[in-house]
Amino acid sequence: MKTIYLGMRGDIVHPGIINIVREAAKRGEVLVGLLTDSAIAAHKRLPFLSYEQRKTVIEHIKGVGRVVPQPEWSYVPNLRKYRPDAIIHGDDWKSGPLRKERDDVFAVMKDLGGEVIEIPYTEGVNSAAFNEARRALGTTPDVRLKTLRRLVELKPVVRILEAHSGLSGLIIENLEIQKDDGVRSFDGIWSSSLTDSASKGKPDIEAVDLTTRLQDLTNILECTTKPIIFDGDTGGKREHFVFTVRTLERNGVSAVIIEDKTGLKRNSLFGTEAVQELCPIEEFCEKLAAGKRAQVTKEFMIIARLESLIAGFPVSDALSRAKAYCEAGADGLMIHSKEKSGADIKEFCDAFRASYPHIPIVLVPTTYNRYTESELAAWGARIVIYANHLLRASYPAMLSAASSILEHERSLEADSICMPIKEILNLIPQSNL
Ligand code: SPV
Ligand code: MG
Repeated sequence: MKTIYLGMRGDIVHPGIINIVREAAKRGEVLVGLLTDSAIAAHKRLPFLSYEQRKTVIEHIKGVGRVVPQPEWSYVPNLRKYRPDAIIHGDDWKSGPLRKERDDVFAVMKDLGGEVIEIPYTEGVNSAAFNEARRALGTTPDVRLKTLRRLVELKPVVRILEAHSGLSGLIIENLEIQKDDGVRSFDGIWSSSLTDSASKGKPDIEAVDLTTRLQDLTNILECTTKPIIFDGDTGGKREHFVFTVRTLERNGVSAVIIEDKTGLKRNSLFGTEAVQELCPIEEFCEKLAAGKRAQVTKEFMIIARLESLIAGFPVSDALSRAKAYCEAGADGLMIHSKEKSGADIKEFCDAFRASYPHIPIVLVPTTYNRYTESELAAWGARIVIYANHLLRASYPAMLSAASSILEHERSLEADSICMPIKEILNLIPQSNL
């Protein structure tokens, strides 16, 4: 009996899958290579179901012989490992992003003396169409909240970008670029105190109260499904922070980051005159621990933000604080610095990783922006936050349009730097109910 290899995600069982399994079963024993969660997460959105759940479903489809993990996005390593007589695939991969994958598969099957079977693609009922429908449906707070921990577990580094409005949230939700190794997109959203307050024309001094921050967050929640990390400033008083934690959880936020500063909060990247005092370690630990006791779900994350380097203290101060915060229950650590070289951050990461290999490190490379995500991941970062770029990009664009109108006393010239009205209308999801 011949072995026919069939690679799949298997998150949604639709008639297209049943059809290809049936076609494969006519030709031999069907060996399903089921993509693992991390193989999917590296290239696409997280699957709704876990690998084990998907395996249970797929191995019960009539005609499926065996299900084995496919740990790489590429079929090639599994084809070399299992040496099937043939691989079967929909003919959609003849064009578009899967073309290179197809070439590689033809090459390896030729090498192995096997066959590539291509069958007509089932239009309209595939995973891409389902994902589109899922996006239109949105998400629930519960599902969204849990996604960040899954991403941290599955991806080498989680990529987060700041949003300060529904519109900027939509960019993070929808933007995808095609790269040689697959589709690249953002994993989640940073709700920044700096960009939220700046977009309101207010200083970043914890002046925008939580209720107002949440009203703005609601706009983002309504038009996105990706996980959200909330900038909780100092977290306020311990007695207040416990309520903040519950409010954020109720809204489906995945994590809050609070910083160990005290007194009137100032933005960390402000001039040196703004250096603030650090919170006594004990007091900050108590706040973290109270937050952990208050949370209702086990997945919500409370991340402690170390301001030692910003306040002019050495890496050793950040390290001793980091250890205390972990003991107090922090689910992750964010370390911040204004240093352009990134040397202090790297030194911290090296030393911290040696004692705490599993606690996620969060980096915000605003000043040390020459490092790529994979370089930061090699230092030990598990989450990288681009904390303010959409707001900083939008202001100069608005300024140019306004200047052009002033200059020419009409808007004709400004139109070339503006999006057509039709496109902006199409950007906004319409109800299809
Ligand atoms: C924010 O985005 O509000 C932050 C990060 O807290 S930073 O501005 O770099 O301090
Ligand atoms: Mg902030």
